[in-house]
Amino acid sequence: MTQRTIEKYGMFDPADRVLVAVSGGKDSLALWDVLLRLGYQAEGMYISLGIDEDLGYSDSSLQMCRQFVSGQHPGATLHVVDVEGEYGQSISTLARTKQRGRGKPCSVCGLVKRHIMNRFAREGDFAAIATGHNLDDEVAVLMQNTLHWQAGYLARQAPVLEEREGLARKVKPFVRIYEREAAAYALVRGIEYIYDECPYAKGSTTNFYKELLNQLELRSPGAKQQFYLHFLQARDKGAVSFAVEEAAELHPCRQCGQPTTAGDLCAFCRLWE
Ligand code: Q46
Ligand code: ZN
Repeated sequence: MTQRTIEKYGMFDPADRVLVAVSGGKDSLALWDVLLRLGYQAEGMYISLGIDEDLGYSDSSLQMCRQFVSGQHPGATLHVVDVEGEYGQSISTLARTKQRGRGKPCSVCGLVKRHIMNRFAREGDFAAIATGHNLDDEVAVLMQNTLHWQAGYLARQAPVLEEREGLARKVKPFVRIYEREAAAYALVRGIEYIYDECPYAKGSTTNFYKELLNQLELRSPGAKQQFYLHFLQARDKGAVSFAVEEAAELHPCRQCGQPTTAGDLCAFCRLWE
């Protein structure tokens, strides 16, 4: 199924180098495993965020990635970027400072992850960044975007996001794989992964939609696949279209050179300033 998805959406070829974003969870490690077994040049990239240092969440997820390499694919390359080591503060500390101790660190975390992944993929000349988003993830996001009629997000939600002006290509080879299938695959392959989600994912809106969709799937098996695939087909055929504002122009950030739509400094550099 993964091979078919890669071919159907023209994600990458065996000659391409692909950077797999790994978190130590089942989806990303299963994806990395599948890509390596299919013969793709897939290198892993782990970003050590420093989340909940006291509980050691980030440390244990890195350990899972290292264990995966030594146990399953000793020749595979795992790149590790330590946010605190590289920039001086962990995500938890940075978010606490920026948000004065209020709210979850997710927006800061997302921004930092996107920036680091993109820079690493561009500088390393990777053909694409592959993420372990599965069908359940995609359907939950689709439902959320549909309920709020987020035209911009609906227009862009796709298995492949093409490269543009300094932004690396992004692909999701697991979009047809159910979450439980990824978990079953990891189990069968003896891949150890971190069971707990990031402590900040608990109670998230996405998880709420996932629960709703699980109930729907119980009553109507196949409903998730249909919702997602029919949406992609309808949009590709032009049966539904979304009036989207022209994408804002990108220009290089004065400090880091990464593309930004903001002023002369990108959001990442402003965050650290
Ligand atoms: S954004 Fe938020 Fe995730 Fe970062 S802080 Fe955790 S839940 S890891 S996908
Ligand atoms: Zn910048």
